[in-house]
Amino acid sequence: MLGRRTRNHHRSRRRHADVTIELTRDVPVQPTGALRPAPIPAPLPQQPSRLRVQHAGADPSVVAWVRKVAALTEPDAVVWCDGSQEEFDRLTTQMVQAGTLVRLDEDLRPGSFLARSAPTDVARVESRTFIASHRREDAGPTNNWREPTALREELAGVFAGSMRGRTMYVVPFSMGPVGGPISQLGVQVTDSPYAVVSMRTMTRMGADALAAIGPDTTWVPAVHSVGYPLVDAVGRSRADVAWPCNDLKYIAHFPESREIFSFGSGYGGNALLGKKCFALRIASAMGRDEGWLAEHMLLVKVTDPQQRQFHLAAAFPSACGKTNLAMLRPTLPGWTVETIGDDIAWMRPDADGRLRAINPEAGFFGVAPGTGWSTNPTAMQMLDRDVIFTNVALTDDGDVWWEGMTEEVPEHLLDWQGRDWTPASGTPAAHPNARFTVSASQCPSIAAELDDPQGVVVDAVLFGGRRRTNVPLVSQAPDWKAGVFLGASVSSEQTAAAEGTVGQLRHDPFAMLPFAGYDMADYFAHWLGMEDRLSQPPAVFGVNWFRRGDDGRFLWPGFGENSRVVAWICARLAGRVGAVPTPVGLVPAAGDLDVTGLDVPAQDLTALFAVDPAAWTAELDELETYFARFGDKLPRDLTARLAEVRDALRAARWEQRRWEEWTTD
Ligand code: OXD
Ligand code: MN
Repeated sequence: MLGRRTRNHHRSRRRHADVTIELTRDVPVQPTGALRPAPIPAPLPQQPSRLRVQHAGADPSVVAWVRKVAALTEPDAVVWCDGSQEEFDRLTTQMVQAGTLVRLDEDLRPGSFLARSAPTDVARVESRTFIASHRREDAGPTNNWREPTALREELAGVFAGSMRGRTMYVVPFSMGPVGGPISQLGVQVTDSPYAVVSMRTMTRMGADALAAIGPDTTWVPAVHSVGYPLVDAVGRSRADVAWPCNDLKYIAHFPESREIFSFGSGYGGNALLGKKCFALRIASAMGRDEGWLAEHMLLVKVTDPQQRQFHLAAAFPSACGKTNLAMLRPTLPGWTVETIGDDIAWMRPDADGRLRAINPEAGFFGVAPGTGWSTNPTAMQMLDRDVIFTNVALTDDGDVWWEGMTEEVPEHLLDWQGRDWTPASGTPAAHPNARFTVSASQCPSIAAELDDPQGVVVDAVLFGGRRRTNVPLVSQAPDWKAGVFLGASVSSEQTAAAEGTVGQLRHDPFAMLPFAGYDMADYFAHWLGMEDRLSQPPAVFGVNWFRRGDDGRFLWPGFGENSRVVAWICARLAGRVGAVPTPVGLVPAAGDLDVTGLDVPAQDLTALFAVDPAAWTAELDELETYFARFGDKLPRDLTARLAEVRDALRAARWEQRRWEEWTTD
């Protein structure tokens, strides 16, 4: 084995001698952690690799690109993935042998596996996520901008030889049903078999997607390496580790040329490049150029007791309950909610001037902690087989557990790092960002529309976040512009889905802060401009399940009871109820929010809708400071709506003062 790798190395060195890349000769061999080729400015090599990269069914453009990436990264072998069960079984068996996956008990959790990532590779890394556009202002103040030529050179340096000693997998995939009018194609190359099997679950991956790429087809190339070569530049080998990764990470996007490069991480959105990188960052830029929207939104079909159907899209920041709402089990009799998507929606105006949406994904990469029989029984049923769990705890009988899964806490577990754990350990058994990867087809509430390439007509768009104060349980924007303002003003308490301080309030406009592939102010303008493309635009609502009382208690029970809010939204859409104006939007009139059988005290219900003029004025002051970051590019419509809300609050404040004076006289 060593001999073969050494021979490969000599061959690749000669190959590199032909081009301008010069690799550092004395890269130290490390038992674990980073192996960092020095970043050396160099263009991608142009000459063909000597590896067998040909694939009979592949378009020459794909083969040429694969050859180019192989020449740079120097894998031992190139494997074209077909998405078959046989391929999945082969790769998972291989990963069990390598210690990357633990096979779970076949009776308790059939067909399922546990992966434990490196403790340094547990979430999206926003600080290392880059948008490379020729002009800095096209990335905008909320993105990490990089100059494209310089970034390409850096990337050529880190990717050079990064797959030595490994297999490079070619993963063709479609976001959305293959060939659909809203769907898009991509090809990811990766040296991570974990990424391959996850992409098989999360996208329409394999032979059909590859066959759909012809000479005139647009497809997005995505290069991924965990950045842990097994052979260094002078031919010395090292053993693999269970979760290879690199301390140096790049999640790099070139929205102008629609390319993705991800280096150093094997985790989630950093590695499954169809998801955040393509379906949000690159696709949002495509949407801007082509007149559509790529959004961080769940998508559901709601049926009321009269069998009328509504489709709702809802944007919440990461780990704020999109999966729970997508799989809602209504407590209100006669209502059903079916799941179309839990994370991403692509929405296009149709010929009738309505917004049509698909979920471009084929699976769910959901947050495990907090998902339990009492909070999301549908998800729990979905997870009973054929799941890849990452960073949850392992029970003594070979099953999984995480905080919030059951009320009863097991007496002994192996925690997410494989260490003995008991309830007295004082640390979480599962990582707070532990995940499940599962096919959408396993979801008991999945809607047939998931596979409809035409998508569904969106009747309403919801925006929300985790807000202890101020934001009402539900409110409706009086018009489209106010709706865009509502989306632009979303802020939320930070969760474990990305690095950062959990609980800290941060602005997350449209829940797209980490995902907009271009300037956020242009993104606001694009949303405002959609009004002209839509003769029947969706209604826009704000929701907040997380408001608390002065004593810190949640005021609203959430979960299945959120169906009461959904029912009010649908009643508004159907024109069945009126609403009461407040400075921040329209709220339910007394009696219109169905609280029958709900044990929420009347004062809590009042508090859920309270609009305190002083607190809101302070919120607007802060929002205005945030908006100032966008300078002249901030659309006037947003400034105008802010002024309108401010005026309404001033009037309300004046009314309140008069009332206080009157009652204290
Ligand atoms: C996700 C996220 O994984 O938003 O969906 O972080
Ligand atoms: Mn998400």
